[in-house]
Formats: sequence, structure tokens, C-alpha cells
Amino acid sequence: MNDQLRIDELRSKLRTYDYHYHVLDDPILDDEQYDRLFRELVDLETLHPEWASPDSPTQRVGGVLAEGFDKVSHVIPMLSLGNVFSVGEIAEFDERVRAVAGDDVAYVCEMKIDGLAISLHYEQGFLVQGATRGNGTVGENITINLRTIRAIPLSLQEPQSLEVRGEAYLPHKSFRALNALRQEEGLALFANPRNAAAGSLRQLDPRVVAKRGLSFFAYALPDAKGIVQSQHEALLYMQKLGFPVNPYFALCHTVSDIVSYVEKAEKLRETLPYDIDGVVIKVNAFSVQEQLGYTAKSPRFSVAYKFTAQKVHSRLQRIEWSVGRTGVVTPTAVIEPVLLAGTTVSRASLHNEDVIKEKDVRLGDIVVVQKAGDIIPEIVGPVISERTGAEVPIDYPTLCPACYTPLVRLTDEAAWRCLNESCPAQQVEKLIHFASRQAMNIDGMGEAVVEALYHAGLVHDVTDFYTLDKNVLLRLERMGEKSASKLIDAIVKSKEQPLERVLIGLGIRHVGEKVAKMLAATFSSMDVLMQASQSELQAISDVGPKMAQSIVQYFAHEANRERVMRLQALGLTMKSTALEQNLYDGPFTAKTVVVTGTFTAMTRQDVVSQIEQQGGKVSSSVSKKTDYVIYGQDAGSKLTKAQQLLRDLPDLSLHILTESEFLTMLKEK
Ligand code: 0OW
Repeated sequence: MNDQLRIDELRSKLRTYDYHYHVLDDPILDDEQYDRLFRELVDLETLHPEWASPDSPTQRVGGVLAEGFDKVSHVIPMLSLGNVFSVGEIAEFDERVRAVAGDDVAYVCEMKIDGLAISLHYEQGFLVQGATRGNGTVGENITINLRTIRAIPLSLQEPQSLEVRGEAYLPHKSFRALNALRQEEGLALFANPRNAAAGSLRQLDPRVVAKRGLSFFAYALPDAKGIVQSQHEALLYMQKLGFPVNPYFALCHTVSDIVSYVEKAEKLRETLPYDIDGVVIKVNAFSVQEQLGYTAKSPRFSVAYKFTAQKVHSRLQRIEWSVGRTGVVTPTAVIEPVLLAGTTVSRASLHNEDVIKEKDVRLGDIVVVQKAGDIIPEIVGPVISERTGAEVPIDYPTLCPACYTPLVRLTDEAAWRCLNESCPAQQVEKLIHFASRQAMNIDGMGEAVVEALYHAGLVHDVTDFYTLDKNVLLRLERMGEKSASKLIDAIVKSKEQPLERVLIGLGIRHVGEKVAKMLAATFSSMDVLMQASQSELQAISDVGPKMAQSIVQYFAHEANRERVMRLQALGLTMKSTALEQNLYDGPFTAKTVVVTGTFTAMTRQDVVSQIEQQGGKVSSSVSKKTDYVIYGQDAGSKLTKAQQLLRDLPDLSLHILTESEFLTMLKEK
């Protein structure tokens, strides 16, 4: 093959590989093969400068070191976007659009890439200029830097002359690598990928930019020149021209379509390999976009819904009081539905009376609602400036909302409690908890079924679950034949749940998942655990005195012991994991240990069996292979040999331990 043909073939191959890797995010060649082809093309182009071409893949990193960047003006301004933060504001945007465009309007929603807005100009299909947004009308000519971004095509699939706009951004992977490098070089780290992208594109040396791993998503044709008539078509067209377009765009026809897109985007956000900071909502038809036009600052046909900084305002409508399985009465704020971090929120936690008093939250207040770390939302406090004087202070109930027993507040607690053991609300909560996923995990035994069984008088205590049969279940409304037998099977299956899950299900105060696992891994059966003394329990790491006392008190209670025995009689196996629990996970696992001298706290044999129990090997002589030497009193030559070894070979991984150091390490296990 002659050189010219080979040059054309190499250029086309490398462009295809670039396209797959950077545009389709679907590499079809490994870097080593790519580099080999690239080098062959560079050699051939060096041999034949007459066949140079500006869109050859070898022409990405080139040009002279710039002292600075020339200014370029944007014929069509690159404006910023108006921001919206709530469903209400999305609806207001929609109303404004419909007021002009009528009811037959559609939108395109796109991920709002958190990078740098860029303008790319192509002449006859070749990239001739790349610029930053700047102030919207004047930007910086950073063509030589943008050429290094392999996601940006140097030439188009068609010889079009047009402008494409999009976002240059730094994927998380490149961002982490860049900051790791800066960390090593003692340079200041970039705060976020957006700053890193901006800093990278301002580099004067394109070779530096090329190494940063920047990427690009196209999202607008400022002047579609009649080629396409809508944003949706424009995105598809830019894909056809060879641009990477963010794949999550969608046509939306109503506010609720947009809201569900936003909710999906918020969830997706945690998994995307690049930062997004919201959703861009655009009127789809360009004719309607023209009708709407621009304000001085931003288009009227597009807004950016910004993911909330996790705080929004809403009106506090009322308080609901619920009684938990331990009798604690908890206030839940019912608020006007509001979009918060991707979900529509209508309830938020108010914790307890102290919180209500200290925040001075009143019925009718506009309140600040936040989602701290994506758990249930909470009320931060009232917006005092919005007060009209009509707000009503909140009175904590004095009687249990479920059984009207007077509530009590224990001295050192903030919570008001209902102490009535047979309080229906508490019974139901206990049953729900027992059947729940983290306890006995009885498939199909959700809150609604438990409530129905309880109020039908079919189940009162957790043991009643195991006396249910299908016919009894069929008496429940909306319980069909199939779901009844499935539920019975699930109940029977739950009998095999291990001891730790039964302990969680019983809801012993202060005993959560972690401690339940500890107990089940320490005691060989429920019976042994039920006899355990306070000191035996406290000897277990993570079991404090309060917890040990709560466990002893629980089993000292006749009714609780009877419940456990009834559950055993009903076939629950409550298998302990102490037996098969993998003891081989201590500091001496797979270690070679020499024991020497006499011990006080335990016999020498105890020391040996403790080590062997962890899968350690006890040997009689000290060598370079010894990991530990444990010595008691009157330790002899073995200890001196170990000390000599350490003097000769300071890097030897040999540790010499006194008896008490050994005991401390055992405790830490
Ligand atoms: N950041 C983005 C994005 C986008 C503009 C152009 C036409 C209407 C607004 O992902 N997907 N789509 C647009 O469309 N703009 C975006 O970002 C803008 C650019 C300038 C300020 C915003 O970051």
C-alpha cells in the first residue's frame, strides 16, 4: 500500500477509535495498539508534510505556547440560565411559556453538566475556533486547548459550517488522578471538577491540557440554519455529526413529566462518572423558542432546575403524633408537598418536645426543611420573617394518642412515653418490627397486613404469627388464595432465621443489629443467653453496662421468657453463630508465635490455645520466621535470641510482647 493510502487509512482508523472511546464511551482498541498506529501515522506525516491535514488525529496537541488568549466575540450571546429550585417554580416557568406558546408545548430535559460552557465553530466541516463563554458576548480563544480534547471532533461527518455549543468537563476519574498528582507535587488541590476543568482550559501549554483528561458534551446549535427545527432533533443531529451528546435527554410534555425526570436525574446523579448540578429544561420547538426570545441575561425558553442544596421552604400544616414500639410518642410535621433532593416531601421529622420548643415551630409557619445525608427530612426551623401572627404554638399531647394512657417523661429523657404494655399502637409496632427485613424478614408481612391481622384480632403477639393458617388469612380483605399461601410459606421459612435475627425481632432495648450479632456469636444458644449474668454480658466488647442490664432485665421478665419458649416450641431454631463463627480473625491469625517463661494471668497452655484458636502456630524455637515472641517471668534463651535477632536485623517483622501486651491484643480482637 502506498504511503498516501496508508496515511488515509490510519487517520480514519484512529478517528474511529477516538469516536468509540470518547464519544460512545465504548473503547474498541487498547491504548498500546492505538499508540502504535498513532506513531506510525506521525512517522508517515513527517515523511510527507505535503499531505498534512488539520483534522488528522496527530494535530490535536500542537501550536505555539500562547502568552495569553485572544478575545473572540459570540455573534449569538452565550447567556446564562435562569435558575429554579422547586416544583412550584417549574410550574411558573411552564405557565409563562404556555402564556405565549399556547398549550401545545413540549420540552426537552437534559442533565446539567457541571463544567465550562464552550463554543465550537466549524467551517466546511473543520474545527476552526473554540472559545469559552466569557461574559456571554466576549470569550477567550482557546482553540489549541480544545483541540486536545479527543471527545471534540476536529472534523465533522458532513462538511457543515456551523457553531456547536456544549460543556467541557472533567470526569471524576480524571479529577481524582489530577488531584492525586497535585498532592504528590505539593500543589493546591482543585476543589471540584468544575474548577479543575476551568483551570485546565486556561493552561497556556496544550501539552498540559492534553494530559488532564477533559471531555465534552454538545447540547446546543445556536443557529440551526433550518437544518433541524427542534432541540430534540438538534441533539440527534449533533450525535450524527460525531459529537458526544449526554444520553439522558428526554422529551417532556407536562410539569409532572419534568418533575419525574428531575427525580430520576437526582438519583442517577450519585452514579454518574461526572458532576451534574441540576437539569436544563428547554422548550423543544425552535419556533417557540424564537417566540419567547431572551431577557437581558438569559433565554426565556429555558431554565436550569438546580438540585437543591438540600434545604427548601414549605408551610407546616399540622402535626401527627405516632407511638413507637417502645411507647415513645414522636411528632411528625405534615407540610405542603415540596421537591427536596429529588423526591417530593410532605412529612418531616420534628424529633421531640424539646426540639419543638427550642426551635419555636408553630402550626402555620413557613418552615425550612432539609435532607441531611439523605435520611428522612427534618424541620430546621421557622422562617420568622414570614410570620403573620396567625401561627399557633404546638402543644404536646398529655395522653397517648392510641390508648389515652397519661404520657410520662422519664427524668433523663426528652421523650414522652406511653407505658401501657398493651397499648395497641405499641403492639402493632412490635409486630411490624418483628416481621421486618432487618429482623425475621417475613416476606409479605408488611405494615398493612400486620395492622389488618391485629385489628382483626388474629395476631396480638409475635408468637401468634406462627399459629396462623391459610384459612384464617383468607378472612382478611384483599388477601387472595395465592398471597395467603405465600405468606404462610414465608412465616414457616422465617423459623430458620438465626439467633441474631430473633434477638433483633424481640426488640430488646438498646440491642440493635450489631449487638445482636455479638450476642449470637458469643452464646451457643438462646437458652444460654437467657441465663447470662450482667458481668458475663459486659465482658463482651461493645456491650456496655446499660445494655447488659437491659438484656438481663428483659429475660428476667417472665412474659418475655415465656414468649421465647413459645417461639421455640413453635419451631423457631434460633441457631447461634458462635459455633461456626470464624474465630480465625485475630492478631495472631496465620502467625508463628513462640511462648516462653511463666505467666500469671493465665496458664502457658491457655496462651497457646488462645493463639491456636485464632489460627496461629506456636513453635518452640525462635528464628527469622517468628512473628511474635510472648514472654512471661524468667524467660530464658528464647527471649535473648529474639532480642539479638532484632539488633542484627532491625527490619525483621518480629514483635516481642509481655504477657500484659498479649492480653491487651486479645481484648482488641
Ligand atoms: N450545563 C449544561 C447545559 C445544557 C443552553 C443553550 C440553550 C439554552 C441554554 O449541561 N445541557 N444546555 C444548555 O443550553 N446550557 C447548559 O449550560 C449552560 C450554559 C451556560 C450556563 C449553563 O451552564
